[in-house]
Amino acid sequence: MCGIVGIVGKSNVNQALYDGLTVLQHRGQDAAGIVTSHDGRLFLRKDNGLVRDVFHQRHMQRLVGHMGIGHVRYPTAGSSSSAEAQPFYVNSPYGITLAHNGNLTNVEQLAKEIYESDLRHVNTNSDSEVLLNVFAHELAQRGKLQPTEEDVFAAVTDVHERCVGGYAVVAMITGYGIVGFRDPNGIRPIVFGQRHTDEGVEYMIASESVSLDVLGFTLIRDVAPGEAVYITEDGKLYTRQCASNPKYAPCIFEHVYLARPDSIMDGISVYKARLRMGEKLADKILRERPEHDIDVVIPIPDTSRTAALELANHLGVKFREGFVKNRYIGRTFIMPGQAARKKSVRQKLNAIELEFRGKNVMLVDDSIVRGTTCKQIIQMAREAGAKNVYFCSAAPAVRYPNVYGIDMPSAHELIAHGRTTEEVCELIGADWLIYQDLPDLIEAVSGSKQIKIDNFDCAVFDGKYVTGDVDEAYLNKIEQARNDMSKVKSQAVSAIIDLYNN
Ligand code: PIN
Repeated sequence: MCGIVGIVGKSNVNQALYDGLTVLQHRGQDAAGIVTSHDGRLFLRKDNGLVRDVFHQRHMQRLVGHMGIGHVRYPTAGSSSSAEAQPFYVNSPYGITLAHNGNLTNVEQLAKEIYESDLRHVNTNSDSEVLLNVFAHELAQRGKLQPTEEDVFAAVTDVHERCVGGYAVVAMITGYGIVGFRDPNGIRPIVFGQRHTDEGVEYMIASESVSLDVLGFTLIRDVAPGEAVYITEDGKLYTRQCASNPKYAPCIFEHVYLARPDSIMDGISVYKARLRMGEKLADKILRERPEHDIDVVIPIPDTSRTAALELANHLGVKFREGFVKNRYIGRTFIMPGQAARKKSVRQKLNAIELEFRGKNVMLVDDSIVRGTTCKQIIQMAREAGAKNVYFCSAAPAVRYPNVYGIDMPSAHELIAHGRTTEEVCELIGADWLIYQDLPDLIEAVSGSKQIKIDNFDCAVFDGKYVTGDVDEAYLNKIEQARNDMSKVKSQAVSAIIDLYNN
């Protein structure tokens, strides 16, 4: 998962891009980058780290220009070097930079085509660089010295024909404008909005509406699946449907956990969707155990708070903050003679004992993925004196990997993969485990509003991949790639430890 922004403004956009990215920081903390364009020149700064650590005064001063794009990265399988920080750049045609959120499922095939037929060089393992080269190649095919909006839309149409997967993209064509587009299933989110200034209208494209809010932009709407939005450097806005058969199938996991609650995504308030998740869970609890003995509902901060609050309201049970989260987690230093160790949950969360002692507590989390954290949290609740520890997940059991750009473990690392609720309950050490049912989650997210969504991408819950190209062989291949990558990483860590020890 990553965050993207693009702004065509009337004055320097560096600060606005920085602020826009900071609001999207929850979508990726691994790397950040901004590129701006001024007088036909590009200015780029990108590196590993948080937005506040990547950009210093001296970098910001260099990022001049009235238009630019930015990116925050969450590592998807294989990417962690700063060379893979985005935006990416190609010099031909025009000088194009691109930032992408998502994952292409046919990247191997595309990389081969780019090398063998398009005669282009790709310098990293990032599918975003592949996507950029496909777009650049298709735009170059128009053979124009100056691209028009028609040329840009034609290139996006060709990108849709060649690329498969989930992608929300912003690309800047130096000296011409910024284009934002979304895959034909609308899997990953992207919105656009405008702001009026004395000099005229400014436009912004971003992963989430919250990014527009904080900068005083008004949300116009979501970019539709398959659609492209093109804003010229002088501030003209063009939109076009570029896919032949678009479907509305946004990723439902955005509402479960990824997005900020104050975002509106595909016309749905993420906050309201989470409230309704809590309501549905309460109904399920009452169906399963009408005579339940829950004394208190306790959220596991932060995401689950909204659902937990409404769950407690509907059950008529007390809602209490039983865990306090440390907002400032330090780095893990590998000291000589000390094994590399993971930060334990205890360094991040601490229990307020008086909320647990002698009580039947219902802990609420947004989802159970590996099951490792929730197991430790349940243990903490017991040590704080809870009589019974019940656990509920605002999402259904996560049983299948995500292939559209969420950094999700491979199938075998998912605690619910091939397991029943009872088996998971035992493994995490809970006295009772309740998962949200998938139809309830879909209803919670859809709400009462008549939205034009065909079906949500729920692949992590039901194994149905909306692009239709994901089979057992593909999943095995990504699992293998992940294993290889983690071997490389652990070998690197051992090498560092050896270095210290010798
Ligand atoms: C954490 C959100 N959420 C917590 C992410 C833990 C799964 N985990 C998914 C639960 S926060 S585990 O609110 O954004 O801080 O199942 O892998 O143990």
